[in-house]
Amino acid sequence: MSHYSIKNLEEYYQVYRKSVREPENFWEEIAEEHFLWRKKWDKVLSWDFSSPEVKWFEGAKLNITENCLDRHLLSRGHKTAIIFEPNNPEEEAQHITYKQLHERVCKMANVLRDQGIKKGDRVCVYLPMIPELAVTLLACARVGAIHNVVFAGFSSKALSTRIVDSDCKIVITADGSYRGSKSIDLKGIVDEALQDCDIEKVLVVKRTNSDITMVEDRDVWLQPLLDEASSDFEAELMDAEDPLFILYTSGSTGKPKGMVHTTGGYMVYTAYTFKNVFQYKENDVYWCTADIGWITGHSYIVYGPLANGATTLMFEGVPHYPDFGRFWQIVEKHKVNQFYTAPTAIRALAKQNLSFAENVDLSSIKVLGSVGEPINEEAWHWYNDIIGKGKNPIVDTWWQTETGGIMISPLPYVTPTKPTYATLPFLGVQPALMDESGEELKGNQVEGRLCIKFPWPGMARTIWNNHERYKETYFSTYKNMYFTGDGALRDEVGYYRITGRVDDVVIVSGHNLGTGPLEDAINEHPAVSESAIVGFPHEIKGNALYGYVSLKETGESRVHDNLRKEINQLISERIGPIAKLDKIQFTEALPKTRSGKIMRRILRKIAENDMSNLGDTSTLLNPEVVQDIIDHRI
Ligand code: 6R9
Repeated sequence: MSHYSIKNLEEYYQVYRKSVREPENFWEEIAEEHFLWRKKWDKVLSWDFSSPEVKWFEGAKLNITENCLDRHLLSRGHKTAIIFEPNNPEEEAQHITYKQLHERVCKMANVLRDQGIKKGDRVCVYLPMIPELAVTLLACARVGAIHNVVFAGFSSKALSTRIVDSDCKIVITADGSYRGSKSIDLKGIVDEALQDCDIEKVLVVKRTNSDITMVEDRDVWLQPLLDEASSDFEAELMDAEDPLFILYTSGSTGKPKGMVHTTGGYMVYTAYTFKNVFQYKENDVYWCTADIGWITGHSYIVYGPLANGATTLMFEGVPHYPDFGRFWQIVEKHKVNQFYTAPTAIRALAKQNLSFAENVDLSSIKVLGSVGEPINEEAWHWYNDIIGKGKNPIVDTWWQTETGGIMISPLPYVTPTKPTYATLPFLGVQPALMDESGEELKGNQVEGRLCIKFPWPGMARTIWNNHERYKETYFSTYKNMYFTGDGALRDEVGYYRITGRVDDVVIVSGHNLGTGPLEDAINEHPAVSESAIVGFPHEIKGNALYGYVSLKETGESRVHDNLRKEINQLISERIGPIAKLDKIQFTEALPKTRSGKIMRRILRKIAENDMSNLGDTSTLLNPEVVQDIIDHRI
């Protein structure tokens, strides 16, 4: 029996049990039946969470682009692979067929090879949400190069850190990008970033026609090269465990972690989860509103959908341009069947006049998805009632950059949904809840820290150039377990609800921000002595950032206002505008333990305005500052 598409709850439980009892057989059957391998594996899985080392489909040979493109050419050559909806609704949408996408990818692969890019080289991609972004990812994969996409909202400093850390050979960018009524000088940001790194070539896509500087011998317009390139390119033969890409994610401290995903397992996992979690049918139009700069875009705009021969929509713009009805207008225009977005977008849209969602035809929708952070009850109901008309299941999908694909989620029309619950583990996924002493909490109605007990094909294999940190961050907290950094509870029927991060990562509008790197940026300000950042609930963004800053010398409020601006300016430069602080409180000192650790727990409570629950402050070195901070709370 093929388990590629699960039809009902009974079948889910049946297949789930098999997937846990015989994981190797389970994944082998899926890999064998639904993908194109140039050579089959010698071994399905070898693993050891203590080293940690995980290998799936070892010895197999493939190229993921043959699975995403070539094999569809006969049956789906004229089917639309990508619908591109531009920022400006007046600009015509593009429909790129599988045949055209295949040609564009081959041309781009030839350009990359002509620029000296070969298997294993790192390519930095800093592009807006335009078709060239998807084409570039696939072209890298076709050549065997490792793509490193940096979200085009990140600052020049964030960009250069990532280029240097993964030692990229080349950067692919655009002259500019459109975001609503604004345009952004992407190329200028790249120029600034490259002052700190050694890059020989920059390929530039023309998008905004803005006036930019082209550095001689370094910067080249892409289009003329593509025009000259051949549309044949023999795909490079890759090992299943060869890296496909690096994608950086924030840690609670230190520099961002370059998560490394490999080829075979990632392909099988993203394709299989896509098929089941969205119940994609042959002629459906699927739309994920994420940016390809995040893992959600990698797995569920590009690889998962294309490996299934799906039609995937890419939107260049923002939800509020030209007005707050844009998402719904796009759903109506392209008759979107599966719509996948983030709670922060849902909350922002739910605040607008109902007419935006009501004066459009949303009847094409079959499945609604949510990802990125816990979805609160109010947002869930609005999404369910107003957008889903109470008849379309919401798949609240929990997963991470590190997991490569969806880990806990309802299957639509299979798993009964429950507001704010991600519900059941995906097939082959073995979650565990742990208590603080390291014991696994068995049975239902328990709450603890979420771990995964057994490998799954889509998991990241290491942190680029830092395997020790990979081990330390994910495999050292609990023995023989992958630790997610999230808290979760399991209800009376075994449904999971993710309660949020248990480490110093704050999710603001769906973006993970480690507080450590933010504090490092603030502390660079000459007037700052030290700082602590915590999250606090925010109606639309989910969380916002509250900074406690102590200064070398205390100043007047006028000075403080300027300082607030300068601090946010520093954060914008070092990390990006998304990381700006909503509130900055200047304080004489920060509450510390006797060992000198800042007591963030207390600061978090104060920021949340929950003074009743400060816990024991008597062990502090300086308990008196707590009252002072409360008195001057913003
Ligand atoms: C895919 C993605 C991962 C963190 C994760 C968790 C939070 C994601 C969630 C969710 C509750 C959901 N998260 N999905 N929390 N319910 N459905 O978002 O990856 O950017 O690496 O973030 O996001 O805290 O640990 P990434």
